[in-house]
Amino acid sequence: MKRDIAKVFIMVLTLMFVTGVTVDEAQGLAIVQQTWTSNVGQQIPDGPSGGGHGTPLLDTIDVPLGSIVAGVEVYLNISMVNWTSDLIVRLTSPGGTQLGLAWIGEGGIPPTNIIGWFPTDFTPHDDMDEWIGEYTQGAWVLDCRDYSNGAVGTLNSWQLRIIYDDAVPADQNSWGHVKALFR
Ligand SMILES: [Ca+2]
Repeated sequence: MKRDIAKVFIMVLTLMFVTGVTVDEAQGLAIVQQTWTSNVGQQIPDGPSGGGHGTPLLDTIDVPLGSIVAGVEVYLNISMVNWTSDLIVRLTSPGGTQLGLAWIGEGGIPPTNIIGWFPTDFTPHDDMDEWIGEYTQGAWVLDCRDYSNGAVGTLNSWQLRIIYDDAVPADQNSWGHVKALFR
């Protein structure tokens, strides 16, 4: 009986070893991407005349993908006749890292409308590489605020594109260890 248990134990160990080697050799790096869209169609409340910002317009894209971030790109479609420099737009990852995208007209944003991709069409306020190595799954929350009274913008839609390594086996318990490999 003891010998049988030992045999099974060795078989399981062998299977784990062989499986591990096969996965490593066969898959390697597989960088892929997915894009999610949120059609919002809501005004960004105007900033008060006394200074500060208006009520934040928050919108969430809930990402079901379980992996590790290798890159993030964000598309904003905000209509505004003029004074896009009233606006600050930030995005917070499921891990709680909040980075600035549109920032009072910085980064090549024109006075009329903010329509394009960060960081390719417009330079973001913060380095979007800060998200690299974080866990992908969960709520990505966009936060739009207007800091000046008068002109009002509308968030028509936004898109979140996550670039990730399909070969990284990720679950929420192990992502912290994998994150260390990216830094
Ligand atoms: Ca305004």
